[in-house]
Amino acid sequence: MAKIISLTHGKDLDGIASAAIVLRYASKIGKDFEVLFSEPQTLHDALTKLVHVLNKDVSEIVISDLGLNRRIVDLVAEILKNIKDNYNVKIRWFDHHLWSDEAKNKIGKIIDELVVNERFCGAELVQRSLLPDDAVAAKLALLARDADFWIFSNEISKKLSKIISYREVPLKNLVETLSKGTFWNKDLERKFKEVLSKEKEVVDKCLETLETHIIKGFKVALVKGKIPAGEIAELLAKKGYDVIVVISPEGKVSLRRGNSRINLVPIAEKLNGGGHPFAAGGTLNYGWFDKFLAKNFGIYRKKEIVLKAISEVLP
Ligand SMILES: [Mn+2]
Repeated sequence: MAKIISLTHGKDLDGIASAAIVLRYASKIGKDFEVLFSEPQTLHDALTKLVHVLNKDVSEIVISDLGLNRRIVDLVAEILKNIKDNYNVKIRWFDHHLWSDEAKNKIGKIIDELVVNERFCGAELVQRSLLPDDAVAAKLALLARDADFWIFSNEISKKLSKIISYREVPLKNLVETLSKGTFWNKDLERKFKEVLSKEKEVVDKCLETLETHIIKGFKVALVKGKIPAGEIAELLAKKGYDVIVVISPEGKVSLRRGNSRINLVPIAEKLNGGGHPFAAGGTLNYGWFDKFLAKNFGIYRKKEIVLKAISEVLP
């Protein structure tokens, strides 16, 4: 049976909901489905993995909620071109992050459909193209929007986001559950309760590492540890921090803001990353020894690179 592959962002509700909509679309037209997860920085690796599972049965690839990092534009273009040259497969890409015109042109020429629109979330773009008249898909897209734009007017989107950020359920199962129109159930509720108690522990531990820096009059929080940035950022934003930085033991930098006049994108770009004005991320390019020190001794090197990037960008 012909198959559709969904390659999506695996770290948040927008990416998961996008995949669920693609799965719903595949079922509707009687096709098999497979989902692969990626992050924007490692999209070239995910695409290389995808090439390995490609065969003549795959009729379509749908990429969703994944931006294109400047550093890998050429690499990604080359892999996609290779796929198009060697397989009879339709490739569509739906994203809402910031793309350069150059990247848009390059990729748009190679694949069948490229939709980049910052006014919507990824799942909304997928839904509008693939299942414009499907009520479940529309509801899923709304849930994703609620979470992705930090609106959180819906209890379910809040809870699903939390479960996803803590990797509490196998993501493939969640994609399946959501695609069937089940957005919440007893099992998810149980997982959610577990997450809440785990979260309190982790937040308390991370707060012990809190450093406060005043940069050009802005209050900057720097915390270190393995924690989804959203949770701790909400808390610190309420305490009056303008910028919240979370550094993971792998050297990943997550940026959130407590002040809506700040645009985090240029800061993230200085850290080889990107994102949205309100939520962005980058990397400190940790080597094995940096990671070793962070994991085992709580020593986070290179943190001054982040502080420098912030001071260069803030007005
Ligand atoms: Mn998104």
